[in-house]
Amino acid sequence: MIESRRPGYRLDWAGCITQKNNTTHHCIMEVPKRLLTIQDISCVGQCSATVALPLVSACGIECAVLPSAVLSNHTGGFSAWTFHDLTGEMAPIEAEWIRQGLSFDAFYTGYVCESQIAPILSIMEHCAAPGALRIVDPAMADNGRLYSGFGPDFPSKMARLCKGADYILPNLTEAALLLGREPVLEGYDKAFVEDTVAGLHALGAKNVILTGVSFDQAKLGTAVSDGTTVRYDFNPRLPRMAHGTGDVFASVFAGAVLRGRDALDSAALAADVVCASIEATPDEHWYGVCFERAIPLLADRLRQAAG
Ligand code: PXL
Repeated sequence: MIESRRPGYRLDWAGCITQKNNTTHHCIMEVPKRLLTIQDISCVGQCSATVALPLVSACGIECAVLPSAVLSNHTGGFSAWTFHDLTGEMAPIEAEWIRQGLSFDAFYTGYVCESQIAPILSIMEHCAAPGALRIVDPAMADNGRLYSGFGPDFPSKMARLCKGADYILPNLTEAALLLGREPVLEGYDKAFVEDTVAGLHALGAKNVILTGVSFDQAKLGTAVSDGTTVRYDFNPRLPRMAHGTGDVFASVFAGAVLRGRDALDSAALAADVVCASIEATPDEHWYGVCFERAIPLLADRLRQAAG
């Protein structure tokens, strides 16, 4: 069931609380939680906003979108792409939202560029509903390297978004770059991971969800820290890596957290959806994962949890 806006109450599938008195049932339908995702629209490529919209919606959470840029396709493996920067739209859109009194229960940021950090911080400050969550996926790097188009000083700018975030979701490469360190992708131990996590908290993030952690060739997982305790979730390592899995992970994580799930539980669900998406992707489909095929599994898992 989905956590209600009223502490201690839960919503049924239709967003209702049913209250009983002696003879009657009284049904109150609640306004759904509204999340704003801020990331690009890659027209083709199964990443960023085209992943967040369906997956956050599948979690029963309204997903509004502020596109940071429009690209013909993503930059991870295609030979070329068009890129239309939408930074200039951000301040006028923010002003209009403020004028209309529109606010959000959560913000989930992904692939954005340097000029957008300040406008995004302003939107998070001025368009937040009470208690709004900030979920930051510092989508900028993988496998030891920054994505094409980001300069070496971008990670220090991204660190500004991580400061004050309720949840950050870096992979091991992004975590190292945020801390100004060389990425280490293998041969590390728990002490290394927990030192990295501590460094990320020191940037000002409340909860750290570090992905791509592995202490054993056969398993790949996530370290989830609230600043006091580090907990781990592992799945069997699949024989292939795929583009867009970070976006699938972050979208399901955001949807699950907004439903009221605990961070480890949300990370475990997100990892299961990532694994199912990879398993459902034929080898010749090289540019993304077929996450669409895992949506029924996500829906089933959310329904099972409803009891
Ligand atoms: O999945 C991350 C991502 C998002 N958006 C764009 C990208 C990438 C990774 O390459 O290129 C445009």
